[in-house]
Amino acid sequence: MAYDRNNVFARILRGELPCSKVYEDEHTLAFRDINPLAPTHILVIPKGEYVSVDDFSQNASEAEIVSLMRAIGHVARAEGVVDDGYRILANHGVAARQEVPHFHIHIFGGRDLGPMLTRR
Ligand code: DGP
Repeated sequence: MAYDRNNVFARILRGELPCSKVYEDEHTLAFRDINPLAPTHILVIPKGEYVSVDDFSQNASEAEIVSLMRAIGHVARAEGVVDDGYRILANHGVAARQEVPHFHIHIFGGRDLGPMLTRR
C-alpha cells in the first residue's frame, strides 16, 4: 500500500493540523489521541512515511526503530502509568481496523484496562 501524504498524521507532522504534543525527538512524535479511550491515550508515531507496523518493521532505519521504542518508555514514565500498568497497541490493516494509514502505537493507561481482547 502506497503512503497517503494527506492522512491526518502526515498533516499533523507538517503542522497543518494541531495536536497536543507530549514528546518529540529527531525521528518520533507523541501526542494525545483526539478520542481518548482511557485517561492516558497517547499516539506515538515515526516522523517518516510508514503506512503501518509492517512497513515500519521492514523499511525503517535502526535509528528510527530505536527512537520509537525509547519514546514509548519515555512517554509512559512521564505520564506516571508505569507502576499501575499500561498497554501498547498497533493496528495493521483491515482485520485490525486500522483507521489512519500512518504507523502509530497507542499507549493506554490510567485505569484498569480489562482483558486484552473480548471473545466473540
Ligand atoms: P487506529 O484505529 O489504530 O488507526 O487509530 C487511529 C486513532 O487516531 C484513533 O484512536 C483516533 C486518532 N485520531 C484520528 N484523527 C486524529 C487527529 O486528527 N488528531 C488526533 N490527535 N488523533 C486522531
